[in-house]
Amino acid sequence: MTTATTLLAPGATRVVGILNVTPDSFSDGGSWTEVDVAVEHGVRLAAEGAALVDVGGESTRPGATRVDVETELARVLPVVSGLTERGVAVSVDTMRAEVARRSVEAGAVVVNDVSGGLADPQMLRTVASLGCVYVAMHWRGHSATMIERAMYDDVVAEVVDELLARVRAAVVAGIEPDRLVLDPGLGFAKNAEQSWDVLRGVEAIHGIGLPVLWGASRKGMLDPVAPGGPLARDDASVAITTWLATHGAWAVRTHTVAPHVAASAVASKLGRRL
Ligand code: PMM
Repeated sequence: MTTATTLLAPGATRVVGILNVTPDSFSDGGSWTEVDVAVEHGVRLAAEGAALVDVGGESTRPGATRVDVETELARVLPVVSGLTERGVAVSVDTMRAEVARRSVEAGAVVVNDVSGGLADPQMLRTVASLGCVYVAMHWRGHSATMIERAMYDDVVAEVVDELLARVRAAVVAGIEPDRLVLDPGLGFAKNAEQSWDVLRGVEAIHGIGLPVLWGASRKGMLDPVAPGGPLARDDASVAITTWLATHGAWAVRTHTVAPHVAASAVASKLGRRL
């Protein structure tokens, strides 16, 4: 059984498989909206070596409009339960305390909150009471406004400062530091160049001292190195995993799993720089 202790124990960079049960996510939207098909896909990701399957019911792509809580629950809960019944470790990708709580009750072991507790004032306290692992991502506002919030003097230093503020808020709310994971939020309130700057700043982000999850898979920042749309970005996504694993990332969140597991294993063999 996957517990916080096994999940966060030192080891090779984990792969978190993406399972968006949304009609409109930027690269896999609409592919997994049927519960059975979604569960089968999640089981396949786990069989390929995903340490977690991350189930999301609300698209966070730039410009996306929000769904209501009932819609999000209806999309996510049957898939969380179905995967849990099949022995797959699940994280739930949500900004809502209610969805986090119901998903953990249905078996999820991680709450992955792209807003780092900023979108829902109940989130941090709810997670503290649930006792699960919490991923706090760097975030400056909902999808509708995040492009205009991409203003930085020093993107790496500001992301580090803003993540540290989320750590303080999480700890004040009662989340134990050894259940916290951070994520610098590539593509969230960051243009492509700023996202590359954050990747180059990997040592500063990892220097915070908490496990770090990174999500570069198929994102628009890869277009300059892999033009042709989201599905043409998988090889570049794997290259980034090798870079991040070499630098001691805790995990990468990816659409394909097997090649990222291989990249992580290669980095492990070569030895880490941190
Ligand atoms: N990116 C997306 C959604 N959820 N969660 C974390 N922790 N980090 C990310 O970078 C992240 C996320 C958007 O990408 P998707 O539409 O491919 O899921």
